[in-house]
Amino acid sequence: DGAIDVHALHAKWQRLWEERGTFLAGGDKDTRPRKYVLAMFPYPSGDLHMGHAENYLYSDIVARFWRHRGYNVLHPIGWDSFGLPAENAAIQRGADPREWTYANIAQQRESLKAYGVSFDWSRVLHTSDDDYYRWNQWLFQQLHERGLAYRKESPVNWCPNDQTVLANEQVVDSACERCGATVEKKKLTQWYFKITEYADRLLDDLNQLEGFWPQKVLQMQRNWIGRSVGADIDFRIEGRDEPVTVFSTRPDTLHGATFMVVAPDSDLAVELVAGASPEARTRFQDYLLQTQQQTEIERQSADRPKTGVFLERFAINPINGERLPIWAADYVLADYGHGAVMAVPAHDQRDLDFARAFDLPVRVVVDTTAPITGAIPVIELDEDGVPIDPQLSEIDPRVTGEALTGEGRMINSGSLDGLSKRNAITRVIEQLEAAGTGRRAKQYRLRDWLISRQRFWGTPIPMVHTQDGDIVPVPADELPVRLPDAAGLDLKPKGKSPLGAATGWVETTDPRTGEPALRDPDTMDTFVDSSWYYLRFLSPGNDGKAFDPRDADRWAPVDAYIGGVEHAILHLLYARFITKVLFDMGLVEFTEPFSSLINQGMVILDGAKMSKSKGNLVLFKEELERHGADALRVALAFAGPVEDDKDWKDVSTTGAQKFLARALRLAQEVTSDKDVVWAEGDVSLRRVTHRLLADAPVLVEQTKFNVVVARLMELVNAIRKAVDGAAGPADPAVREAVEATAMILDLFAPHTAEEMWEILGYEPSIGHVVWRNADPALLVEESVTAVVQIDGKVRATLEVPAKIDTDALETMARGDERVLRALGDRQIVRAIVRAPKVVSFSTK
Ligand code: ANZ
Repeated sequence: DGAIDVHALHAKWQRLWEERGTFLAGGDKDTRPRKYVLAMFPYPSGDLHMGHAENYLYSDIVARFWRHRGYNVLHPIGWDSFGLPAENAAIQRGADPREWTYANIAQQRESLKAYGVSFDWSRVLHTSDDDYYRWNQWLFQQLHERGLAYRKESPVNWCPNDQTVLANEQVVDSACERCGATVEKKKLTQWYFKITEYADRLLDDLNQLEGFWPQKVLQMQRNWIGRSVGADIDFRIEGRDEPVTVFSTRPDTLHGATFMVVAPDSDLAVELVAGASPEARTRFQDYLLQTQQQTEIERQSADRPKTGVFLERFAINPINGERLPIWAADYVLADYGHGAVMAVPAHDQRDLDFARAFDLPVRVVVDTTAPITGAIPVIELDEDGVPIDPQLSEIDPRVTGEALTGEGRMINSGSLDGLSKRNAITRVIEQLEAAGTGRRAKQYRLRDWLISRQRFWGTPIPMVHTQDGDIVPVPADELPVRLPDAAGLDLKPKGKSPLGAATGWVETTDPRTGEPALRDPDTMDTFVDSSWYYLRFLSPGNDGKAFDPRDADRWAPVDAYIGGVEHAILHLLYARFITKVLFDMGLVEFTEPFSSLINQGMVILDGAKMSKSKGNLVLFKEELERHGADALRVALAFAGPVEDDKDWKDVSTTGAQKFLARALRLAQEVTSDKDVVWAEGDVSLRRVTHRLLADAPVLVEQTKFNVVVARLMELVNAIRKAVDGAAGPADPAVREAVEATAMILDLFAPHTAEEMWEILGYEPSIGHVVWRNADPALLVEESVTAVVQIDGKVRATLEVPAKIDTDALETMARGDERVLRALGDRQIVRAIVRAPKVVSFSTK
């Protein structure tokens, strides 16, 4: 009849879960093993969207699954409620950021409840609550005490539109991640967290996550940290006391250095050119201005013509005493390595392009045509030192314009001649070390984490600037430093924190002397908030500690972390870093916060990303109201593999609705009692049930949720056939199959599953019912007898698996001894195969 009141059904079970606290994590006395399942918490910027629907569906499937496996599961939720969206909305609409934020939270919370997610609602946290952010302030002071939070003046990424500093990670293709404005450079004194001190550990520990995190994310993290191994080499500079150090990944090519290049926007370039002629100084000034207008990406782009100016200064190659002209060129970056390079044009493409543009010498020092093992070839050289070897002249970089970057044998390199790259690197470093002019070195692309923001809606930095210029922590017993009321403050971005203008707030006293002093007016990057929130869920409401180490011991690290791949770098890297700091402080006993990571794909529409601006949004709230949570959840789970993007036009909520109605109707049709003897049930239906009981746990652990739904649909079809066929509704196998359906369906459609469970005569909740194990006897494949005919006569019978396919059956028949004997020397000209029962050969 299909007349199910879907909304009443959902409301009924949600009320019961709420009243009974069905999904609260078990306390300390709960003896079940524990699992911590966490979905990335939402920003409260407006309504939830389909991406959230997917995210919280997947975490719920995992959480429910582990409960059905007998675990005590923690599945908490909270809100990442500080940050720019609230502040911008406040500026645009004149609303109070606090009111705006908490109104959105209330709305999102309602949607998540209506979605039937099995969250532990007793642990909700909002990062903008002062009992949360006081622990950000505590964390900041802990890092400060350990020298891991410090201030420095540096060129920062500046968004002219948002009027705020951005972390490197928030600059995408030279544009502000949020608003798309072109990012500029500006000098400011800012707070940093010293994440670079953890670079090696952050890189090396990724190996532990191999196989548990998506490969793509591991690679993105590795690239972001970007470790290069090589040497620092000191070059004496004529007319300067201090040498200039360069970082090189190819110290083996030191004999091939023919000039030096420094970044135009480095202090070094400015200093060196000060000793040059007035013309050179003018040329340099113009070039510097031009450089400052380029983005980092433009500067590094390979196909741009090389530009630069000669600084009229010379460096001395420490290995051979050669005099190298020093140039300034924008392809060298001021904030990588030492902002200066030894240029080896024969073996580095950028250096070669530059040498060809300015007619500088090119000297080959690696013979890339020579075999890497075996005898050392003897090669004649021309006056530039380029081998006259006919083969090598064909690949002469001066002619081809292609740098020789491959492996080979050292030439032109004094005592290094004949060595391989690896041996030459080792040898040259030994030589430099002996002479005190070089050493082994590593460089990282990773930069320290800039955490100051000149914005209102964030955690105030808990430091005081005293009259004598010191910066001291706010005493621990005065935390939290609460945000003042936004009323009366101008929140429009101006490059200075609006908090600086909150007179009554910013004015304070020096905690040491009681003299007047000023609070630090900046707030923290919201990535600080999300770097440790997973720990706060373990000790909610603890007002003496950020978290209790005993709770961390019990629950953490997170067993399954679920969220979008857009957080592959920043959030995950920061959370990993803070976890390692907490480990070093002795507060946690693990070094990685998230033992496994699941990234979901996006929900798109007609192949395009959904967005408000494109007007192609499918609204979560509306879909939820239209179809009910269960149909939406089943449709999304069925739409495709977790990590794939799903096109909304392929998501069939009506199909899902029909499937759920069929499942529910079957529960109503079961006429047997709970105490039936299953073994007496219909064997073929039992086989289907037990196959799924065996496969479902494996499939869920492999996150193949869509396959589980497909298999459930098959089971429901099989039950329907059994009920309408010979078995009938009273057959014990029917009850067994419907019960199994309800248990597994609970991952996807928990309201329907609860209803089925009740109809079947059980007490709620199905949510904690441990899944039955499959009976191995029922997993053995069924076999049938196939007959083989030759020209119409039965010649053999074969015992074959019931599910054998046509090809396999034909192959078996052709190879059977009785068939071969009966064939004699006759040839098979035609085979008709009807798996699994008949094979019929015709001969000539
Ligand atoms: C000499 C050389 C010879 C180099 C050769 C490469 C090949 P990664 O792998 O990215 O770490 N370099 C060093 N500092 C730089 C800077 N601030 N801006 C631009 N380039 C810089 O690259 C390290 C290599 O990039 C270094 O090794 C240096 O060039 C250059 F056949 O030194 B090499």
